[in-house]
Amino acid sequence: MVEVSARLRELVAAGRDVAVLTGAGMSAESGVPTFRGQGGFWENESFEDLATPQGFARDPDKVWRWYDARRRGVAACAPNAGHRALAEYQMHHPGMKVITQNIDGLHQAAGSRNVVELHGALFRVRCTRDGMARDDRRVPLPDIPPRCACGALLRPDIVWFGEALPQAAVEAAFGAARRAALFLVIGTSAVVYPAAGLPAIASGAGAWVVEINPERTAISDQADEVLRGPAAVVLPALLGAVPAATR
Ligand code: BV8
Repeated sequence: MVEVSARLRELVAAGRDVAVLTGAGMSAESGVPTFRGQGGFWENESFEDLATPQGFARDPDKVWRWYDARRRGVAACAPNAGHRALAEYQMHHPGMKVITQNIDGLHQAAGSRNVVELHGALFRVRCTRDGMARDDRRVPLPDIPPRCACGALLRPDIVWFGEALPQAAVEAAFGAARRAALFLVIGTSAVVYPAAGLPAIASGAGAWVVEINPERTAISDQADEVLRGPAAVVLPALLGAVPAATR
């Protein structure tokens, strides 16, 4: 059973101004690899080669082979009980905001609405000539690197290191953090900015900040409360605590 403070229980039951920030750990129990830690992507790959515009310019074929493999991997994954708990809670509290660094689309697949994708989407591509983005769920990709009908290279519609985040997503995320009464930080090592700055913004605006993660992270000491456990176990226990009356 997850031990939570009376304050956290009250805030969950009230359901007003709740926002969550999720990272790769949110999808770990769906079988999607994380970036850092045991078996993480950055253990064997260099992010400079694979997740920067320079790496893409140097070798688009190598970058697309990595993303095509991730697309194939994610296409075989399903949302876990943590994704579902967030989606069900949002059904009862429509103002709840889901902000994610993840690009796997599993929050949306679980039914979460208006998800703020800070780092883009794995199944969306963008023409490198005119910047037009479109959904592309082809698994596997027929050609690597894939090209637009205009002949230009397509790139993943994803935010790489050194690239600005989508302005609308940043505004939505920072606005939600400033308004939050309860801010859950789930499954992120909190080392990548500007996303990792959100918990401090929420805390500065008076939110009760709760970390849900089996490990300590860069923001553990900033959190008001830490629930040391996996998202797929902690979230159903925490959010399922919503009194039957609001179901
Ligand atoms: C920007 C691509 C400015 C998408 C990603 C020098 C040069 C350039 C920039 C910088 C620089 N120094 C610093 C920066 C800023 C840089 C940055 O923060 N670097 C860090 C590494 C120091 N940030 C940027 O470059 C950003 N852009 O600043 O632009 C700018 C402004 C205007 C104009 C131009 C430029 C862009 C950041 C986005 C980069 N893209 N990925 C993709 O391929 O996925 S980042 C990558 O890391 C992913 O997006 C991922 O989401 C993100 C964070 O990782 P996490 O999600 O936290 O995952 P991680 O594996 O680290 O941790 C998993 C956690 O889960 C762990 O804590 C684990 O314990 C936990 N866990 C495990 N199992 C479970 C669990 N938790 C719960 N339940 C479980 N079962």
